[in-house]
Amino acid sequence: MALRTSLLLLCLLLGAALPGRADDGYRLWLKYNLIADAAQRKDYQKAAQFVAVSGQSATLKVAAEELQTGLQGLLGQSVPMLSDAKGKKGGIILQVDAAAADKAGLGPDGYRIYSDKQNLIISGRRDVAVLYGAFALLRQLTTRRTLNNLNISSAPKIQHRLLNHWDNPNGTVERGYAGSSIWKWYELPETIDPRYRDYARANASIGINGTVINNVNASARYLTAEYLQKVAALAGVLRPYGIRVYLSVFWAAPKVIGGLPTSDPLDPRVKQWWTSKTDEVYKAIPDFGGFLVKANSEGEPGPQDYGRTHADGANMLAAALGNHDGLVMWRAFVYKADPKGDRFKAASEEFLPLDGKFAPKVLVQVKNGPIDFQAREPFHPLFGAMPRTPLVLEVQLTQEYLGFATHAVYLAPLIKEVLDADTYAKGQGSTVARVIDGSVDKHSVSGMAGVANIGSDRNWTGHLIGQANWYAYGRLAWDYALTSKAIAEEWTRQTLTTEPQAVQTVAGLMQQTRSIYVRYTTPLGLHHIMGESIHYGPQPWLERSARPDWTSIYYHRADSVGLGFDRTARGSNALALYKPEVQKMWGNAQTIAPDYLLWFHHVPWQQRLSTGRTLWDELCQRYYTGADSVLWLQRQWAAVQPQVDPVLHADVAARLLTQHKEALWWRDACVLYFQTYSRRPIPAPFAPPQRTLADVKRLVDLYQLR
Ligand code: BDP
Repeated sequence: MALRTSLLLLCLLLGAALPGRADDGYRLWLKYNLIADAAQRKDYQKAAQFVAVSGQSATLKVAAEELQTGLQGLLGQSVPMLSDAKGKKGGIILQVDAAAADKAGLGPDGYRIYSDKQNLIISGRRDVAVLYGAFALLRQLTTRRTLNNLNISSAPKIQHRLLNHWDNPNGTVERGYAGSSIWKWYELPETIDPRYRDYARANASIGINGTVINNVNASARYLTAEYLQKVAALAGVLRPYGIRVYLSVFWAAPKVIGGLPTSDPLDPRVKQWWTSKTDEVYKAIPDFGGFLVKANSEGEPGPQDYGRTHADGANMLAAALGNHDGLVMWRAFVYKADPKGDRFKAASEEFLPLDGKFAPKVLVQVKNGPIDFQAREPFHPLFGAMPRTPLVLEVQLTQEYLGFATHAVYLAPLIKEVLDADTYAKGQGSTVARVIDGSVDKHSVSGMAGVANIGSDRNWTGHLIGQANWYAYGRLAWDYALTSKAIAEEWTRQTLTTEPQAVQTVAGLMQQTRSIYVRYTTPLGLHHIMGESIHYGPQPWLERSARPDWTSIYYHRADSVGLGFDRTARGSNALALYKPEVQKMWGNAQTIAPDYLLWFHHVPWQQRLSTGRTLWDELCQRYYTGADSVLWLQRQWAAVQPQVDPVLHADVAARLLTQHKEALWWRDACVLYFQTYSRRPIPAPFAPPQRTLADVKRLVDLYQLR
């Protein structure tokens, strides 16, 4: 018996050490499993016989260690670490070389990887750039690209590549679907969860260099001396990986923790409080990144409580930063409860008059679209409309409106669609990407923010494809010219399989997921018709809420005539916020791309669209084919089963089953509900839903029960 037990144990231990073991997803895209192809391994081995690093910095140390661990895992051989490569050949040398980097125009973060005929050199202006280069070299191996005659130079297009965590001090995550927060506030600063370091590695591997660790609906707690010690401990773990910590601030902090009677930004006591608080923060965290602020939005306090503007508030914080090397990211996500207004215009109404009024350290952070992270939105009209203010693009990686961690939605196509959108601010080619990188309006500071989808789930993101969204976000913030497909392939190779056909299949299905999701939830430019508050499942019938712009009918405007929100001059005229070229593109219901139609037009049910079908028929067509396409996703995923780790494969397969079930909810709920207005039959070849509207309502309303 005892022998059997120990044999079993031995098997288990051996099993855990073998490359083919069950994968729990924890290692993300940094797997470093032994390369199975011996010839390929041999080829790589010739170029990776040692890692040499001169210099002492903590960042160079982690760069060299990552390379050593990665290479040993991939190549199955020991890779010694040397402090000097003199006279040696066939290794990898890490070196900081400011002069060369400057000559090559690499900037502070760009790296170069090249062969000097003896060795592979990874160099950059500073140690962090070398770290990025080390990860890039590992990526060559994990994606099975050659190491011969390498000459790669790469520098980020965006300077501040941030994650925004919506994590609360009690460990919950607002709109988080992958467990609870990874930050263990009650255990910090004494206990450092090893996960913090793995989080830092993952981020550094894709170039993310800053993290706002707490929710924009902020607690004042983080600014207390006690919590700053905890934040400082975390910053200490992230620092070697080039990641700076930022905090979301609660506007009323001077009152709540400072004992002041006011938080008026123009009150000298308030200014003084923020100045000394900021000094205290920098004393604890010398490389602190700065503040993110959600003010006078969704009930949060702000400068308007005192008759001041967003600029007054932001500039006061910028002044408090003084000479510290930090920024203020002031969010433009604001909308007043105005039943007659159009929420689409709200941020523009408040922020356009402030262009040119912000202090140099202030950036205004703008969501990708004017409403709220819907599955497809037109680009936010503030992009290209505030030439005197650097704008940060905020995208949401956590799938608040995109089926949580249950539905597979690869977000690179969504993010790219926004980045590539042309604002025409300074003529053709003034894309959102070029607005935010500063090139359109000659700003010297630039940023991008991704609302994190990371939680305590063993695999970090709940859905495996969520990992790809984290990955793609970092890659695009570094280089928005990368294609979604290339990123999907790169991620798949590192995460799932390097078998070429399987890579094509996985990347191919990933590429379709977002447009499939749009089709079965909000086709043709429908938006904001999801379940109230929870934002899950369909609820197009929602007529009453605490605010009119939290209902669904506010957005879809279905009536006996037709469907859609008229935002032309006959309607809210939100379209006028865009440049004439954009107005021309979207202003005509006959010529607008169908994907955006109902964002801007109220279209008669029987109107024929450019697709050749009437609005009603096209709507049904999209709901039905969208839901059916989830079966296609299932088949594609099933096809790669032999190449993918069984545990990971089964997990995604199960989620795809739920996704199909819920795609049918969406389809049935929406076609049956809109049919009460269109009064048209479901067009052939589609069969009418077998359940009634009341049936689906009951199902979906379950999610609203407390
Ligand atoms: C909305 C979320 C809410 C956030 C808000 C924001 O529902 O939880 O606090 O955005 O971005 O999408 O501030």
